[in-house]
Amino acid sequence: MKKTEKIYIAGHRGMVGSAIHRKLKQEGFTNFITKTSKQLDLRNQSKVDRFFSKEKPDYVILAAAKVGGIMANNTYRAEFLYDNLMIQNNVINAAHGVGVKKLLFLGSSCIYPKFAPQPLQEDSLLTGILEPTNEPYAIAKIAGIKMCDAYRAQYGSNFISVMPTNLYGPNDNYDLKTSHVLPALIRKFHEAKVNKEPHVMMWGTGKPKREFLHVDDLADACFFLMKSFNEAGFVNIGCGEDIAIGELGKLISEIVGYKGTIKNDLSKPDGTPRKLMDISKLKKAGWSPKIGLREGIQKVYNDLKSENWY
Ligand code: GFB
Repeated sequence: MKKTEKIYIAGHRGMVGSAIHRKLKQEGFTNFITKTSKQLDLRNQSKVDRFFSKEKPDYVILAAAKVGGIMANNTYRAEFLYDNLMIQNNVINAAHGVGVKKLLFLGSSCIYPKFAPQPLQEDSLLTGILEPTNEPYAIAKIAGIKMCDAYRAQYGSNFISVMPTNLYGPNDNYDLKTSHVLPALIRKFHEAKVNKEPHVMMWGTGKPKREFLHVDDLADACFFLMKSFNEAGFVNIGCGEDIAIGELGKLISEIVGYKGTIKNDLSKPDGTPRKLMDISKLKKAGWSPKIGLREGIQKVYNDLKSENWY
């Protein structure tokens, strides 16, 4: 990738897109195209086609998606399927139409079967039933991988896919109804501390295990793969360690300095019991994560306190 070549980052204001944008700027890239969803509705095929014909980007980072935590996925099932399919179909097909040199598609660890062997290896894809709470999102993301592979097989397009684990970092969503667990807990414990509340309510049993990666590590891995990975299939991106949600609650409570207790809201779903990524493919290629969980959460919390909060 030459520093002056044109890069379109779809979803540049989201947590993932903004992290990749920061990373590429740090690396000296200067020629970006970005559009907010108001300026360009990626679900609209003719608008996307017109945009690509006009701009003709050299590279595309496809980080635009409808995303959210377990309740958002489970509630807005139609939009999670429709919006994500439309966005990725339009962008991938238009990228092919104008001969984009390389496209990176971002998926999610929820593409794996609910009871796939842990840690999750890339070849477990499509070997069993999906977790019901995020099946629509997972189906869309699986279709995205297959779109990239189909365009590669038929037209030789260099479209690659990466599957990140659960992410956190700057520009996360702190809305308690739609967010993922980590930002939700930072907010809940912080507010409980400030308001001197006796307990914090966490969803589910606290038993499921999740793996968390700082989005700056993800951006670093994506840049690494943009330079070095040119194959069908996809690459897992994670940190290789997971933690029970109950333990995550204790860790965040400690970082925030909350002194009360934790209660469990058992009316909320647990979701998949575990989704730890096997990152040996990525490690073998030469990339490893750098930001530890405690350090990463501490950094996010410090930044939130010194900025505009959520
Ligand atoms: O992060 P999360 O919303 O999504 O929830 P998933 C992870 C676990 O944390 C679940 C529990 O067991 C939740 O019940 N949890 C505890 C909480 N307290 C809270 C809370 O206050 N808020 C939230 N949100 N959870 C999503 C998928 O699954 O992960 C997506 O739905 C995507 O498709 C994404 O793959 C990365 O990890 O269960």
